Amino acid sequence: MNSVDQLKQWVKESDNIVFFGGAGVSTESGIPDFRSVDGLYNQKYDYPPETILSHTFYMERTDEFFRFYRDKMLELDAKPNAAHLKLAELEQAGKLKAVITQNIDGLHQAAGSKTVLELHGSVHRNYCLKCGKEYSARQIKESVGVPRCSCGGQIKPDVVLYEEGLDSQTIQDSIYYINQADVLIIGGTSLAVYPAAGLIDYYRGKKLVLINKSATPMDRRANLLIQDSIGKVFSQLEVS
Ligand code: CNA
Repeated sequence: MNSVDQLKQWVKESDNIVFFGGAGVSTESGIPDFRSVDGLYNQKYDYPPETILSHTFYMERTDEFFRFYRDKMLELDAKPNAAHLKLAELEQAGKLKAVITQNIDGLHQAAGSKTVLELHGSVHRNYCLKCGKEYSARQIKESVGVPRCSCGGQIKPDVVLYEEGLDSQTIQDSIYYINQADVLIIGGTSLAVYPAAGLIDYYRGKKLVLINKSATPMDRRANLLIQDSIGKVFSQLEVS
């Protein structure tokens, strides 16, 4: 049996699938990841993305942070691709329990997924550091310089920057779903960013599927390794 057929069979047999993904899930929607050849690491900036997207940089060079953020992280016209849509269908059919994502683009929700655990927050939530008033991603995209609230406070995206901690409830929920999953599908992530990558240690089953275009440090742990495009693989899955 080839590996996609094996995946199809596991998906068919299970009603307790959990998906854990990263930026590679959205590249087929036109959003660049960090580590692919055309990812943000390989585009020329004065600083690497992890430096610009850090808490220190946000505090000290806020103007430059927002220039990069608006230009590279706010791809507001992107649409869900075959992987997002199939995951939503699997949830709707009662087969998939949760999507756990490192992405901040909101495309799983746009595809119709309901239980989405956003480990690194979302560009769609922004709030004033002074009064807490909320702002949309579109308002941030259309702002100039450092976006300011009507009260004069500075607005911060609800995105977990490097050096910042992850939300503990989101971590706990992710651990719960991974721990009790029958099939864990990991896709489109280099598994290089911690603590998110460490979550897979909580999986206890024997159906760990890893779908990624390039090699990852966790390849050896996969029961099924598929080195291919995630949209292509997911479009072959049947929901029944
Ligand atoms: P990463 O480190 O950039 O790794 C992405 C991985 O996906 C790479 O190993 C690629 O080979 C692989 N890949 C790319 N396209 C595909 C595809 N179509 N099919 C299969 N595999 C593919 O990204 P991670 O998510 O692992 O890194 C974590 C960071 C990146 C998180 O904190 C994210 O918030 C951050 N990020 C998010 C977005 C987004 O929200 N869409 C975009 C860019 C970066």
